[in-house]
Amino acid sequence: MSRKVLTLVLIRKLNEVLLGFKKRGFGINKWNGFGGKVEEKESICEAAARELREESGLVVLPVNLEKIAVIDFEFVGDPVILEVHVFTSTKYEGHPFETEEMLPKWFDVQNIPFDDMWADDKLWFPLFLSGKKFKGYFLFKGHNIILKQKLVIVSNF
Ligand code: 6OG
Repeated sequence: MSRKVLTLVLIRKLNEVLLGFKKRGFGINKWNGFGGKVEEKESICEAAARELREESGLVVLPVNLEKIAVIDFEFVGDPVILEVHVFTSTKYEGHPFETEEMLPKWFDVQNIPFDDMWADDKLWFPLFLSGKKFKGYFLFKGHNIILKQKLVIVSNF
Protein backbone atom coordinates (compact mmCIF):
# COMPACT_ATOMS: atom_id res chain seq x y z
CA MET A 1 0.00 0.00 0.00
CA SER A 2 1.28 3.49 -0.81
CA ARG A 3 -0.14 6.86 0.14
CA LYS A 4 -0.98 9.95 -1.83
CA VAL A 5 -1.33 13.14 0.24
CA LEU A 6 -4.13 15.48 -0.84
CA THR A 7 -5.74 18.64 0.52
CA LEU A 8 -9.35 19.73 0.82
CA VAL A 9 -10.41 23.24 1.87
CA LEU A 10 -13.89 24.18 3.07
CA ILE A 11 -14.32 27.96 3.30
CA ARG A 12 -16.99 29.04 5.75
CA LYS A 13 -19.12 32.05 6.49
CA LEU A 14 -21.41 32.04 9.52
CA ASN A 15 -24.17 30.01 7.87
CA GLU A 16 -22.65 29.12 4.51
CA VAL A 17 -20.00 26.86 3.02
CA LEU A 18 -18.27 27.40 -0.33
CA LEU A 19 -18.28 24.31 -2.54
CA GLY A 20 -17.14 23.85 -6.11
CA PHE A 21 -18.75 21.74 -8.81
CA LYS A 22 -15.91 19.66 -10.24
CA LYS A 23 -15.86 19.96 -14.02
CA ARG A 24 -13.05 17.48 -14.75
CA GLY A 25 -10.84 14.78 -13.24
CA PHE A 26 -11.33 12.76 -10.08
CA GLY A 27 -14.77 13.39 -8.57
CA ILE A 28 -16.13 14.95 -11.76
CA ASN A 29 -19.75 16.23 -11.51
CA LYS A 30 -19.67 16.31 -7.73
CA TRP A 31 -19.71 19.25 -5.32
CA ASN A 32 -16.69 19.29 -3.05
CA GLY A 33 -14.27 21.56 -1.27
CA PHE A 34 -11.17 22.76 -3.15
CA GLY A 35 -7.95 20.83 -3.12
CA GLY A 36 -5.50 18.52 -4.80
CA LYS A 37 -2.11 16.95 -4.59
CA VAL A 38 0.70 18.17 -2.38
CA GLU A 39 3.80 18.84 -4.45
CA GLU A 40 7.41 18.32 -3.44
CA LYS A 41 8.94 21.32 -1.64
CA GLU A 42 5.65 22.62 -0.28
CA SER A 43 3.99 21.98 3.06
CA ILE A 44 0.52 20.48 3.21
CA CYS A 45 -0.84 23.87 4.33
CA GLU A 46 0.88 25.67 1.46
CA ALA A 47 -0.56 23.15 -0.97
CA ALA A 48 -4.04 23.68 0.49
CA ALA A 49 -3.78 27.46 0.02
CA ARG A 50 -2.37 27.07 -3.52
CA GLU A 51 -5.06 24.64 -4.66
CA LEU A 52 -7.77 26.87 -3.20
CA ARG A 53 -6.39 29.86 -5.10
CA GLU A 54 -5.99 27.91 -8.37
CA GLU A 55 -9.46 26.38 -8.24
CA SER A 56 -11.58 29.19 -6.77
CA GLY A 57 -9.59 32.43 -6.92
CA LEU A 58 -9.79 32.90 -3.15
CA VAL A 59 -6.61 33.78 -1.26
CA VAL A 60 -6.03 32.45 2.24
CA LEU A 61 -2.79 32.72 4.15
CA PRO A 62 -1.58 29.25 5.15
CA VAL A 63 -1.55 30.38 8.82
CA ASN A 64 -5.28 31.06 8.59
CA LEU A 65 -6.07 27.51 7.54
CA GLU A 66 -7.28 25.39 10.43
CA LYS A 67 -6.84 21.64 10.05
CA ILE A 68 -10.09 19.91 10.95
CA ALA A 69 -9.55 16.35 9.72
CA VAL A 70 -7.32 13.78 8.16
CA ILE A 71 -9.32 11.20 6.24
CA ASP A 72 -7.87 8.04 4.63
CA PHE A 73 -9.71 6.71 1.61
CA GLU A 74 -9.10 3.21 0.32
CA PHE A 75 -10.67 1.83 -2.84
CA VAL A 76 -11.10 -1.94 -3.25
CA GLY A 77 -8.43 -3.21 -5.65
CA ASP A 78 -6.38 0.00 -5.54
CA PRO A 79 -3.07 -0.11 -3.65
CA VAL A 80 -2.98 3.68 -3.20
CA ILE A 81 -4.54 5.17 -0.08
CA LEU A 82 -5.63 8.79 -0.43
CA GLU A 83 -4.68 10.70 2.72
CA VAL A 84 -6.83 13.82 2.58
CA HIS A 85 -5.98 16.71 4.91
CA VAL A 86 -9.10 18.82 5.42
CA PHE A 87 -8.88 22.51 6.35
CA THR A 88 -11.34 25.27 7.03
CA SER A 89 -11.06 29.04 7.18
CA THR A 90 -13.29 32.08 7.56
CA LYS A 91 -10.44 34.46 6.71
CA TYR A 92 -10.07 34.79 2.97
CA GLU A 93 -9.64 37.50 0.39
CA GLY A 94 -11.20 37.84 -3.03
CA HIS A 95 -14.37 36.63 -4.64
CA PRO A 96 -14.75 33.09 -5.93
CA PHE A 97 -14.84 32.70 -9.71
CA GLU A 98 -15.33 29.81 -12.09
CA THR A 99 -12.13 28.12 -13.22
CA GLU A 100 -11.42 25.30 -15.71
CA GLU A 101 -11.74 22.83 -12.85
CA MET A 102 -14.45 24.17 -10.55
CA LEU A 103 -17.68 26.18 -10.49
CA PRO A 104 -17.89 27.71 -6.98
CA LYS A 105 -21.14 28.33 -5.14
CA TRP A 106 -22.09 29.22 -1.56
CA PHE A 107 -24.46 26.78 0.16
CA ASP A 108 -26.48 27.36 3.28
CA VAL A 109 -25.30 24.92 5.97
CA GLN A 110 -28.88 23.56 6.13
CA ASN A 111 -28.85 22.87 2.42
CA ILE A 112 -25.62 21.05 1.55
CA PRO A 113 -26.13 19.06 -1.72
CA PHE A 114 -25.15 15.67 -0.28
CA ASP A 115 -26.87 13.73 -3.09
CA ASP A 116 -24.36 15.24 -5.52
CA MET A 117 -21.27 14.81 -3.31
CA TRP A 118 -18.96 11.95 -2.37
CA ALA A 119 -20.91 9.46 -0.22
CA ASP A 120 -18.62 9.99 2.78
CA ASP A 121 -19.42 13.70 3.02
CA LYS A 122 -22.86 13.36 4.61
CA LEU A 123 -21.25 11.23 7.34
CA TRP A 124 -18.59 13.72 8.40
CA PHE A 125 -19.95 17.16 7.44
CA PRO A 126 -21.98 17.27 10.69
CA LEU A 127 -18.68 16.99 12.61
CA PHE A 128 -17.11 19.75 10.52
CA LEU A 129 -20.15 22.02 10.81
CA SER A 130 -20.25 21.62 14.59
CA GLY A 131 -16.58 22.55 14.91
CA LYS A 132 -15.16 19.12 15.76
CA LYS A 133 -11.76 17.80 14.67
CA PHE A 134 -11.58 14.16 13.61
CA LYS A 135 -9.71 11.34 11.92
CA GLY A 136 -11.55 9.22 9.41
CA TYR A 137 -11.21 6.09 7.31
CA PHE A 138 -13.47 4.99 4.47
CA LEU A 139 -13.23 1.89 2.31
CA PHE A 140 -15.00 2.41 -1.01
CA LYS A 141 -16.15 -0.17 -3.55
CA GLY A 142 -16.22 1.77 -6.78
CA HIS A 143 -16.98 5.43 -6.30
CA ASN A 144 -20.40 5.14 -4.64
CA ILE A 145 -20.46 2.34 -2.08
CA ILE A 146 -18.88 2.61 1.35
CA LEU A 147 -17.99 -0.82 2.78
CA LYS A 148 -16.25 0.33 5.97
CA GLN A 149 -16.06 3.58 7.85
CA LYS A 150 -14.50 4.96 10.97
CA LEU A 151 -14.67 8.48 12.44
CA VAL A 152 -12.85 9.39 15.65
CA ILE A 153 -12.97 12.82 17.23
CA VAL A 154 -9.54 14.14 18.22
CA SER A 155 -8.40 17.19 20.14
CA ASN A 156 -5.42 17.71 17.85
CA PHE A 157 -3.37 16.07 15.10
P1 6OG B 1 -7.47 16.27 -7.65
O1 6OG B 1 -7.45 14.87 -8.19
O2 6OG B 1 -8.57 17.11 -8.23
O3 6OG B 1 -7.81 16.15 -6.10
N1 6OG B 1 -11.19 13.83 -2.48
C1 6OG B 1 -12.32 13.57 -1.80
N2 6OG B 1 -13.15 14.41 -1.19
C2 6OG B 1 -14.22 13.87 -0.55
N3 6OG B 1 -15.06 14.71 0.08
N4 6OG B 1 -14.47 12.53 -0.51
C3 6OG B 1 -13.64 11.68 -1.13
O4 6OG B 1 -13.98 10.37 -1.07
C4 6OG B 1 -12.50 12.18 -1.80
N5 6OG B 1 -11.47 11.64 -2.50
C5 6OG B 1 -10.69 12.66 -2.91
C6 6OG B 1 -9.29 15.44 -2.38
C7 6OG B 1 -8.92 15.40 -5.63
C8 6OG B 1 -9.67 16.20 -4.61
O5 6OG B 1 -10.77 15.39 -4.15
C9 6OG B 1 -10.70 15.19 -2.75
C10 6OG B 1 -8.90 16.55 -3.36
O6 6OG B 1 -9.35 17.80 -2.86
C11 6OG B 1 -13.43 9.38 -1.84
O7 6OG B 1 -6.14 16.96 -7.70
